[in-house]
Amino acid sequence: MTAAVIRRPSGLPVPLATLERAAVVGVLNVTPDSFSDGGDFLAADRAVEHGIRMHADGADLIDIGGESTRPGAQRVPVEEELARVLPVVAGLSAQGVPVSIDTMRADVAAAAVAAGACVVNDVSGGLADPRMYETVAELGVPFVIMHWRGHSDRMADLAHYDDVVVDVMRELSERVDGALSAGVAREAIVLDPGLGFAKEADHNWLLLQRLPELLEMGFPVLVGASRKRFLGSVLADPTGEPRPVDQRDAATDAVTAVAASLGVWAVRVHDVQRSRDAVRVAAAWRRGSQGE
Ligand code: PMM
Repeated sequence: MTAAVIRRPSGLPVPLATLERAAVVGVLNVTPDSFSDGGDFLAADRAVEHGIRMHADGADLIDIGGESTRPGAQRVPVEEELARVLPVVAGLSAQGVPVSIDTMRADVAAAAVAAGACVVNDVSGGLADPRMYETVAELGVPFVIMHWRGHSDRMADLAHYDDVVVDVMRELSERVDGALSAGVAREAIVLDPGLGFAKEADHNWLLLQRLPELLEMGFPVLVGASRKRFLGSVLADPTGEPRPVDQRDAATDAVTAVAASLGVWAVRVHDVQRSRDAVRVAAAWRRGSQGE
């Protein structure tokens, strides 16, 4: 049996448009409070430097976010979000580094695309801003629709499902319908199960176990598991203490390898080099041969 083809969205720049393996998306949070890299890259020049380094290390796309989505996080004003992300989007784009904008706001998405971003990644899947779908339709760029149920200050209360996989797929389909009715091209859409967003640990594991069902929806899929809490808890020590955030990269690599071998379009990760190795191994495994 040969593995199914890797679906990717239309409208990607070269070389992303022709990759024969899963894309590696490097996380770049220009925030004081993201759970893993919060506060590290708040200054635009440091953020641009880090983005260039991740690109050199093998990131195919750099995902820039200016608003933390860690559980419990409060929203930031739109002016603040714009001030954080735009210099970094522009700085990296000017260096020829492909960039996606991680935002729930249509105005930020539009400004970031004007500054050079080539993908819009909306963790709310269009729910947080009623103008997101029409904006993305006009921008004509690939659009990541992540499964989401509510803002971070209340998402822990929303982690109730009958069958998490069925429920997530149904809610993603509703988002897709909304996007299509607003004029977003079907080929531009990427789906993301939203690991850790209104999900208990076992919800995440079920979504990963049944990733093939999500892939069968017929859209490219992006998986963002990097260093998340459920990886810390699966690797808890004998006293039940979760593995700290900075020691979850091997677990992230394992998710990358399995997801890439199943045929996802992209993995969104903090440690680019390790995941790049993992996707190369997965690609050789899928091909049954060495050459890229
Ligand atoms: N996770 C985070 C932020 N943005 N975007 C997508 N598409 N999928 C994710 O899983 C996702 C995301 C939260 O993690 P971070 O603090 O490492 O950015």
